[in-house]
Amino acid sequence: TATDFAVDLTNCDREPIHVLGKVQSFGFLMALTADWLVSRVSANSADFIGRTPQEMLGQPVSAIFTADAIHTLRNRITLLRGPDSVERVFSLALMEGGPAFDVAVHFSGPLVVIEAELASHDEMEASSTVRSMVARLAQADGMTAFLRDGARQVRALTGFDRVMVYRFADGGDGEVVAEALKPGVDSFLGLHYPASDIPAQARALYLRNIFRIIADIGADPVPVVPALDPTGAALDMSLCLTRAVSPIHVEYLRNMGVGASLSISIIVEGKLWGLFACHHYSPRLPTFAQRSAAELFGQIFSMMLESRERAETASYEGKARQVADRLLSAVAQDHDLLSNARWLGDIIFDTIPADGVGVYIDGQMTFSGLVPDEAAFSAIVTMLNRVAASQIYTTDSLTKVLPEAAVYADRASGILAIPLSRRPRDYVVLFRAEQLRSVRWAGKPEKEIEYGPNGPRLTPRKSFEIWSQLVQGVALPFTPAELRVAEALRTALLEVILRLSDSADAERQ
Ligand code: BLA
Repeated sequence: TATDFAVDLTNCDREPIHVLGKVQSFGFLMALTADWLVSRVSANSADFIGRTPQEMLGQPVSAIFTADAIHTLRNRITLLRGPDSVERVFSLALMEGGPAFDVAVHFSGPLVVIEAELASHDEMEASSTVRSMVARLAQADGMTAFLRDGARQVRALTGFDRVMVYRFADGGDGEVVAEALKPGVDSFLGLHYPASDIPAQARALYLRNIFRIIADIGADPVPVVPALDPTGAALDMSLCLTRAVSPIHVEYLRNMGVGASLSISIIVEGKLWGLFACHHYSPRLPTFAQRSAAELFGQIFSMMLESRERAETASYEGKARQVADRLLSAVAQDHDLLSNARWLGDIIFDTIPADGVGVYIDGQMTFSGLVPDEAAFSAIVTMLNRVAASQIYTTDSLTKVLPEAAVYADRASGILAIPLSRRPRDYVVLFRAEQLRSVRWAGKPEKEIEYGPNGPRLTPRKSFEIWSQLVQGVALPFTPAELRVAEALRTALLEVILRLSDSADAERQ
């Protein structure tokens, strides 16, 4: 069960973070049965409403909250749409003569979950705040500026010391691609981390619940009682706003000297594209209204990013068609250009970035940029000859198919081979160097502090080292879009080559 799972560095991806059974102390939680009897309460309820869980468990909620409050909550519940929705009420008095609360309600299975914290009476208009944030963002020129402005806006809204845009690669590892910092905080920009730092179950949860905060790294989490219901089930807290997070992640943050953490999912095309990941160097809890605005901003940011990415893809594909046309007409005029690696590289690298290019025609080799030597290139061509003819071939880790390639991984870890003909097999081959070569090592991302039980492993610096080991001999993969462009180039080149051999035949006759 959830309660006896001992988490360590080897099993993080199996830690059931949605049923850890604890809330953070800034709020309290109550779960009600379908007929509104109290089924679970967090142990800190007396701090908020003056009643302990023991006084309330099994009681009808009408014996605790006012009729008005219950009416409001019931109305909100009827507004819940879909399995993952949460409704909010600001400044609601729950008890006769008691203080006002900011409240969230949602369903967890058959249970109604109510979470409440003392109302901040924040008069902020979430919609107009977000509207002006979005208006600024719309003006950003180019993707880099867009991401950076997004980080700046989140920092302005939440007041966190460090706001990063963290982007996931296909395998779940990630990179800090934009950042907004309080002056004096060191930069993590360009740093990479292994997938295990945000394990798979966390990434899956963050698709469903797009906002989370850890308001005070040092605060003790508060148990929800009872941990298990009479059937032995734990409360699924996936959608809770007050959910206490994984202790191993808390250790990570503590090792980094962080006092509070906040993150907002960035979802593009239904996938977790990345996160706004925010740190504060002391405890920090933005108001409920600010957190709601940040969440809404995250959703709009995601949609804007999605449409920017679509536009980028469209303009990329247009550019790629132009390159294929240019190649075709230039080679048709001057056949020798085909074996001019430098000329080919100049044309191709714009649309398919690579570190070097080699051309193999009739046993003749030419090179440009960062490339392996002739003997190595011959071995690559021999390997390519075993692959089906007239197909693009790519790998992001040549050593996996050609062990001796480890020697020149710093020049050619990834290849994209475009076959030019059937027999003899000629090729244009693009090379990408080991990814690490192109990564910048920024700053010193941990403070001089005492580490938790799992030691320095749970720090960005160690994570970066682990990521570095994982990507040894691995290049940035060629993307599906780049492969499509390569296919267009292959067709264009094939056309010229066929024409060439036709005219050679004609001359011979
Ligand atoms: C969660 N890990 C997270 C989150 C981030 C990171 C942003 C989201 C939760 C939050 O908002 O704080 C990772 N944070 C980073 C990284 C940087 C950063 C990479 O600032 C870089 C600058 N974490 C580990 C290891 C394990 C692990 C080794 O580093 C497991 C062995 C687990 N991380 C882990 C878990 C969660 C998590 C379980 C989910 C926390 C939760 O939501 O309960």
